[in-house]
Amino acid sequence: MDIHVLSLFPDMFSSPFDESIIKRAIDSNIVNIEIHNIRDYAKGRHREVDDYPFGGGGGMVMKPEPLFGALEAIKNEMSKSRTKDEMDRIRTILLSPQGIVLNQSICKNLITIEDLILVCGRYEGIDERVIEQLIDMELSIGDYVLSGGELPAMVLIDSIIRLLPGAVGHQDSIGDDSHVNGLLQFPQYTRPQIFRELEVPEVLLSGNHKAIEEWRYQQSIDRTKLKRPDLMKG
Ligand code: 9WO
Repeated sequence: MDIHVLSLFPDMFSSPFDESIIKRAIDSNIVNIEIHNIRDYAKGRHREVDDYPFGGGGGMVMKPEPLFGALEAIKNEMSKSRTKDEMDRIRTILLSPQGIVLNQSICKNLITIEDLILVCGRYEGIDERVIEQLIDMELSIGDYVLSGGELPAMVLIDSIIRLLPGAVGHQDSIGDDSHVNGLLQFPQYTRPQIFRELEVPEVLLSGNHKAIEEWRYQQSIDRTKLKRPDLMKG
């Protein structure tokens, strides 16, 4: 999978992508991530990327020209190594509080897309013509306002990379994670077996794999009902 990210703060992406699962996925060519600085596509002496909103009001709005320039340049470069059909399957996503809220099932659908372009907004928003003309989908990571789309883009990238075949060393551990069956994860324990008089549930020490599996499944159901009943409906 190829992921292109457009941002005014490209440096924000270096440390999260230099750790653990994402780093390994990049190093083993499971995913290729390119971060583009929107300012590189801004014209003029001052390379301005924002301007005052028509109609007045506070704050600044991201100008259309740098974003159109960036997206056209990236797609033009991509077209050199892709068929027309592959170009048609590229999806451009804006991280936005107005988007549909990300969940595990959306993540699973996104890994079927070979090329993703993620656009990170800043300031008070992006000129609406960019969204109308160039954005295929708006995604939110939750109902709160942030300073920009960069952290949501990193969240999205993390959540999809770990679903790509080979990205997570122990493939079983993907299936057992919270939310994957629409249920929360069962409780986990490690050594010591007794810690400050607190004991690990007996069944986990039994060696009875069938009993352990049943216990864990029941725990997942019980705690989902208790902590996240909203996940049980539907
Ligand atoms: C709304 C708003 C209302 C009154 C005054 C100023 C305002 N700014 C915004 C706003 O939504 N700003 C955005 C900041 C502009 C685009 C980038 N920003 C952003 C993205 N904030 N939060 C996100 C985001 C993205 C995905 N998931 C959750 C939050």
